[in-house]
Amino acid sequence: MESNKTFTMIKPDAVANGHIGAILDKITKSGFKIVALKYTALSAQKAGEFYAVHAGRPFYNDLVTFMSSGPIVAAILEKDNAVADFRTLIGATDPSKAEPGTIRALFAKSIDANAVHGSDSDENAQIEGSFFFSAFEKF
Ligand code: IDP
Ligand code: MG
Repeated sequence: MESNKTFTMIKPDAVANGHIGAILDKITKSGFKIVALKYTALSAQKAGEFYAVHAGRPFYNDLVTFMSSGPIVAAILEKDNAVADFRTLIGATDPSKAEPGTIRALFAKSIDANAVHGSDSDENAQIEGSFFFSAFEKF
């Protein structure tokens, strides 16, 4: 299992608010290399599949509706200790609890519309990256 890759999405709120460039700039300046990058959108069905691990949680339906509400940016990122370092860079799920200077503290408005996704394990980074990208789209 690779420990130097993670997967991220810039969520519909951050895309709609014009933060794609600023967030990618912060990611690359923090030492992550972009291995794959795509501007796309999730249907409700695809969003439900991506977040299947949360099916049954009270926020699941709202999460699926939100994540399919507009375009997103998906990316695979490479860095030593990628998963943990990226979780540090994005901050807590609830932006009001995120450390100052983190991506969620800077760009997120609420616990559901929280600007970015970051994988929580090497295994999920691999699964989530493969959800969006084929071998021909990773460099
Ligand atoms: P994470 O994105 O920080 O890993 P998870 O617990 O995996 O957080 O939850 C996935 C996503 O579901 C969150 O990023 C957020 O968009 C949404 N979410 C999580 N908890 C809540 C909640 O309590 N209310 C509303 N939305 C939530
Ligand atoms: Mg998570």
